[in-house]
Amino acid sequence: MSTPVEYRFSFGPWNISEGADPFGPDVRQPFPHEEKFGLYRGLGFEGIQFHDDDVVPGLDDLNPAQILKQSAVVKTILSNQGLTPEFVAPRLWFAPQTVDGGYTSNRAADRAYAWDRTQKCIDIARAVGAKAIVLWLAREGSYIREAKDARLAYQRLLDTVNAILAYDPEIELWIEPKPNEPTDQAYVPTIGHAIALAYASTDPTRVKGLIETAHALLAGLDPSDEMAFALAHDKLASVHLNDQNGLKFDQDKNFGSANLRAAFNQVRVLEEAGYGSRGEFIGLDVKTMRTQAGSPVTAHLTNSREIFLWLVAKYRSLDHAAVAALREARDYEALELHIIRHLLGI
Ligand code: GLO
Ligand code: MG
Repeated sequence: MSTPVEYRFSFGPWNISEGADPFGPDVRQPFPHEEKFGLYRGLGFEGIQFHDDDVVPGLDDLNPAQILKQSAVVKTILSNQGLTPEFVAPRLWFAPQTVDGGYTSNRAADRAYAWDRTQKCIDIARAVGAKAIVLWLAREGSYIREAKDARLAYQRLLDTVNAILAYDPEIELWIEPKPNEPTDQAYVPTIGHAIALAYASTDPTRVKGLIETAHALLAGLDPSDEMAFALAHDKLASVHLNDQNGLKFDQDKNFGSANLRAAFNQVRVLEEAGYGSRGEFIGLDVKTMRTQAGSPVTAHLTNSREIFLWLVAKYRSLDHAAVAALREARDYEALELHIIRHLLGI
């Protein structure tokens, strides 16, 4: 047996949120961004995930020198706090130029904006010392199928992947698939789509995936199988663990809170593959409940981390020989009961 992985955890500042939902006013005051950096270590997290404008607010209006200056300020804060920047993601879903997507927009000017913003994001990633950018392709899709030439859109996405690889000889590109929201249908809905893009690219070794539990569930797929697929291709660069109660809006519930057994299976698949042994983070993408009082609200992050670690302990204390024997005997009824008993601690 290899040495058990000691997990490292990460999250993005957007997970400490302002208490907004579309059906009422904000229920919490915004928590100052810079003060979030000081919370991480105390909560048990050492990795920080960024949007480009989390590092450099208002970057659309700044020149390259200003962008590098602000990135250097953040880099110093990170090193003072003992934090590792895991990735930087271009926020391509807020600006007016991205209402119809960035890379796949029908307008050339919007596509140019998206590419300009992506280059800035890569520059920021380099400047803060992150080895990867993440593409969550929020609006790369369509609201109605006739709106876009989907085949052309797929070519444009591949061209973008290749342009990123050419722009920077070292940066990694991790694609975070999601099937819908904010679009009706997204062009990269599953990890299979992301990995196909990786293999079709000019440097497959630098194109990987980030799998979010809720996104897989929204695609009607099992998150642990999605993770296993990426792991089988050695392309699972990061995860966004959370949970989702059925097919509805992207809920970002606490890990394991809706389906404990599915959460256990994600942990099992990660453990079996030795995920984390090369420094990969356990990323959490969770939101607190609207009803939660206090400021800042962080219990959803520490609770999700704790649930993950409890499930790791559950996996490690499983009778692996018994599981192997039941698999061999193909007695899946007995195997299921064995797993449920173990999870219930009976
Ligand atoms: C939304 C996504 C989003 C991304 C983040 C990093 O559904 O999960 O939170 O993870 O923007 O790219
Ligand atoms: Mg996510």
